[in-house]
Amino acid sequence: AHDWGYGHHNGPSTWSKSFPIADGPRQSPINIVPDQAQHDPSLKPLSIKYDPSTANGILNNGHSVQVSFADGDNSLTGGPVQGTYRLAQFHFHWGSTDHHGSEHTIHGKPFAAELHLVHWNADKYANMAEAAKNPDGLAVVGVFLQVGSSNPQLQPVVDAMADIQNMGTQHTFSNFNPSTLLPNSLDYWTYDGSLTTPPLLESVTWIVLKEHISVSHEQMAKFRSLLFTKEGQHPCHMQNNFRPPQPLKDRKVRVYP
Ligand code: BO1
Ligand code: ZN
Repeated sequence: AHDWGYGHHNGPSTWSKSFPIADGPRQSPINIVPDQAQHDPSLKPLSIKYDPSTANGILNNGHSVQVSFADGDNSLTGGPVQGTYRLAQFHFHWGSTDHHGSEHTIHGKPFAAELHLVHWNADKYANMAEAAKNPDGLAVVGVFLQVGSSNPQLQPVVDAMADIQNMGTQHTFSNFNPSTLLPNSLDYWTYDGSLTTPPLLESVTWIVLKEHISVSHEQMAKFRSLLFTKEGQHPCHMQNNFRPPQPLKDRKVRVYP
């Protein structure tokens, strides 16, 4: 089959052929223009509480590196959302050099990578797949990674990459608290958007943190050592696995505080 990816023949500019919602009204990512974001007094501080014992594996899914979580006490509340959203997984998008790789951009400026913590609305829906079909189904927290000093909190993820080089490989990954990856401040921009990969469903309340975290050049090199390809295939390094910014259309970006 002709599966989607990030190459010339299956990359973001081709996704609309199989996923027409790619040209829909609330696609992600976007370029965020801070001066144009609206302060909204109804926005609340973001509250996040994760249980490290629910981390249950790390996977090379052929598009990214993903750490998954069992159902448990992993909650996102407050911010722009109503009710409780539960963490399902986190993953990253990155570039081939330190100068690009994030999906969202700020004032047109990309970062080296972007962390996505993916949550689903456990008050209203039975599981992630059901939630992803609904406009209030998902809440994804985006965190920018900027190349500078080494990030010790990220090192368990980076070290696990040695065990999941090929597409479709996974490894145990336990007792990890993803809140250690968050910056000091949880101040954010928020807007209504979509999954940034097929099926590009328009079900995501995006919460993009203003403060970035650091990553060293050496840590980024290990992300780029992962492979898009399966064992035995001609190796193709996993890099530039980001979708570029999409039209804002009839949307507003709000800012907290
Ligand atoms: S992202 O955070 O917007 N980059 C993003 C993109 C795709 C998914 C999650 C977050 N993917 C998928 C999951 C599936 C799930 C599906 C819903 O969303 O990998 O397992 O069922 O259709
Ligand atoms: Zn993502």
